Amino acid sequence: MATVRLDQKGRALVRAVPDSYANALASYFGAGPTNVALARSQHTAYVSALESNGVEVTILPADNAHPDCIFVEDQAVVIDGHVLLPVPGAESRRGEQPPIADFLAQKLAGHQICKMEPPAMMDGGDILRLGDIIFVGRSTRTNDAGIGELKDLLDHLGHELRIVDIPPHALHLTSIASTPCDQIILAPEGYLSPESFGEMPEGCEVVMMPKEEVYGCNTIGLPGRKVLVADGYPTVAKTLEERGFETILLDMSEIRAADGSPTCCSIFF
Ligand code: CIR
Repeated sequence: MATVRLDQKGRALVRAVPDSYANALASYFGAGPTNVALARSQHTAYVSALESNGVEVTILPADNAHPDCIFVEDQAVVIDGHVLLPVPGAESRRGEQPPIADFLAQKLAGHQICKMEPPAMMDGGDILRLGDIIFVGRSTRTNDAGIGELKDLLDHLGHELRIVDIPPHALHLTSIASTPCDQIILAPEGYLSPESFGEMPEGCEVVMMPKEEVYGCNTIGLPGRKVLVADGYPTVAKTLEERGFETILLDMSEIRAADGSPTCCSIFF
């Protein structure tokens, strides 16, 4: 979701679940995956939900040397004719990037590739787009040097960048917020406030959810007012349905166990 508008969401890159998935990093939502077979079936259902709602999905093979490799969102940011390849904030995850970069370079020939260099670091999971405003989370994975490189790119593209400070009890911006459509940001009490995002453009709003439903705040909005939502977050689902969205519920328990959310498993391009 993070960096393309709704109308640009025709294709997604995902990556299969590796045998090593039980060793994925987990410090926030989860205590670590315990059932790789279940993770695979949930991931397959996730891909099917995208496909049956009109998204063309490419599945890259799993990389057993990188237990977190399914969380492709962190590895590349596709934005208006550019592919930003960040330096992922977790050192153990930096080797996941080359096949993703190769795939995007091939599929998006003509896009400009911008490669970040250390000490700058950033996870794609810290980027959220609402229309032409880009929000970046300042987090344990995304530092000021990384934000500075993103700002240089966005200045060039004429997009506004707003920084959102991520509280210590959250991993990323997209772990706790999403844009189910180009006018709404969903965010949880106890983590963020409407003010975290600055003044909203006309017609846009920050919709706050109870803090117990923080995980449910990560949704994938698709054309036709359809939204993929993790199962088990009734206020999130009801709020979206009351606003005229059709919610498609996904069992994400083994993805959540490794701190991953729906958007984390895709790069839309
Ligand atoms: C990690 O800690 O990096 C993974 N276990 C979870 C990454 C989730 N990605 C995301 O929020 N974009």
